[in-house]
Amino acid sequence: MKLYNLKAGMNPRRVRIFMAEKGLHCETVDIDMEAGENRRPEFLAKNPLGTLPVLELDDGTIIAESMAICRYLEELHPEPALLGRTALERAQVEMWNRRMELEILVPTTSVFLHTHPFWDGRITQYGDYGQSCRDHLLKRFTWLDGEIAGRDFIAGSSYSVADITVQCALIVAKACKLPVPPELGNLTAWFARVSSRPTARA
Ligand SMILES: N[C@@H](CCC(=O)N[C@@H](CS)C(=O)NCC(=O)O)C(=O)O
Repeated sequence: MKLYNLKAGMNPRRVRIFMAEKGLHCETVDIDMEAGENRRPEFLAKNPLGTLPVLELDDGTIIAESMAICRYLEELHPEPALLGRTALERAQVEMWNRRMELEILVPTTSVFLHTHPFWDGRITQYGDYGQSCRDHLLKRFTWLDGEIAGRDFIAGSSYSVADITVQCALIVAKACKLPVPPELGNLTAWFARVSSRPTARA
């Protein structure tokens, strides 16, 4: 098994943390996006979208979506459970992870693409759109701060992939000068809690 990785990428980090939580290791191939390696024919043959992470199995099978990779690994290595144990827990983790992707991770990606200097000259940046995504994301931070009041983790009392999704998004938001406002006490405390896990720097 081989993981094609982007060291600073939000989605590859989700998979790296997921694997670290399970104590899994595999060969990792770092792709240099700045050098355009993910747009070269060799990589596009694996994933024509040119995105990372990509997991390549020993028989050459490709899994090229973060959550699909996580689900595959959870099936093979159920402990510790990061996608829920019971039917209800699985539904709750699914609900929260989906919400965290749509409400936090996707707007964070838009803020990154349309406001961060890294993309200047690489893509057409729409500044007004980037600003509206920042405003939207701040509202979502406030919403999430209220939702997690009184609980330790995003989907309930156990750390799950929903936490991983948000912690990876917040690292990128911070790099875009959009940290969690300190007055959002629940989200600030949660971020400190998950960032102190030994796997947070995976
Ligand atoms: N839905 C995909 C998104 C993957 C994605 O957009 N990855 C980014 C890094 S975080 C990427 O590879 N960007 C390179 C590019 O778009 O050229 C997943 O989670 O696997």
